Amino acid sequence: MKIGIYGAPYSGKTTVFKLLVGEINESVGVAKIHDRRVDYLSKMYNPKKTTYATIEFVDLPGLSPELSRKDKSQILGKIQNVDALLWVIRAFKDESVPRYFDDAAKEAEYLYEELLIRDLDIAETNIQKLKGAKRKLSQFEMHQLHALEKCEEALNDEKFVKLVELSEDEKHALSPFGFFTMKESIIAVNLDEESFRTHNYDGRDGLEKMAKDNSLAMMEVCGKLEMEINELDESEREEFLKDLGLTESGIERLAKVVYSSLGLISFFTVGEDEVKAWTIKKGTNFKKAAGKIHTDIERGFIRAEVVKFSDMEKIGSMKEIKASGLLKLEGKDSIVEDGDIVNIRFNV
Ligand SMILES: Nc1nc2c(ncn2[C@@H]2O[C@H](COP(=O)(O)OP(=O)(O)OP(=O)(O)O)[C@@H](O)[C@H]2O)c(=O)[nH]1
Ligand SMILES: [Mg+2]
Repeated sequence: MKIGIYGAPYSGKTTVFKLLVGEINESVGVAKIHDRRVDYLSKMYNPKKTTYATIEFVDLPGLSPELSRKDKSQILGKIQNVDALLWVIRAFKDESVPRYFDDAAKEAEYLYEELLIRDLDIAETNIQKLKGAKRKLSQFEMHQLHALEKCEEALNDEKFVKLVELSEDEKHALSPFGFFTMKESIIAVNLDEESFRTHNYDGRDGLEKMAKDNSLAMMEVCGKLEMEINELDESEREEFLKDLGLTESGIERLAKVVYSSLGLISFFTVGEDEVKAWTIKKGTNFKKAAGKIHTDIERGFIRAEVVKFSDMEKIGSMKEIKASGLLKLEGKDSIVEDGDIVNIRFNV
């Protein structure tokens, strides 16, 4: 999974990026998604290797009105293939850091417009291309054209493509165009310590309305301070986070928002070699999930042995789980649930 960090200049994008992926000097980085369930299982199995889920982040330069269209599309081109956008919105007060927009709502409105303009451009260009083709369009292309026209209409109404009702076929037909407004967007409001505590900042009402109208997820971060806290020893970290009213680090909070807005869940595989968290879409069946582990396992799928993490935590050993009848057998079409500990029986 890959997420692009999007925003105006000096909004704190790089600060948030560092908070999420740790201190590095690259614009692409991988964040480990801390999960206490993995910790628990790892303690239980004492494996050679423990593997957490990860999210890759891409940090971008800021987008601003004075940039040329070409510069803007070059910046946005760097995140063409991301699964979601994380908008970092400036809401911290600091005279020493220049500010591009009057308040958080105006800044978000600008970022919103830029995505609309870019997607509208793509829709129009491709509609013209298809309409101008000097040959008969294939069925798929006809499908594309129809879906593109739906998107064009929505974008002209200043509506994100993700709000357009599309069939699975239409979504598939649109996927080559990589519309940004079809991806999930998560708004991270970057606050200073005081406003983080009070949840009050200029433009809040407008920003919340925009998020609601477009069903965008929202979270608050205290970028600079959280980053500083991150650099402390583990023992001190918890205390400082608690003082800010937090029980989880930035990446843990973000991971929750990302998983819920992208409809993702985790399942686990356990053993002496490795305890591992896997990320899948909600609604995935066991056979498909097995394919995440290995295509051979999907092909030779026989059944899945499944234990709920909550049961494992209550009971504490696989032996007792089996004795209590809490290990369930699931067929290929059953749906994996969040927190399932899964062992796939297969033959190759
Ligand atoms: N006071 C305060 N300053 C912050 C906060 N977050 C970032 N800054 C400061 O704002 C300046 C810009 O932060 P960056 O994280 O580099 O911002 P950016 O969005 O990556 O900026 P560009 O890449 O230039 O668009 C730096 O001096 C940061 O230290 C914050 O939460 N509070
Ligand atoms: Mg930056």
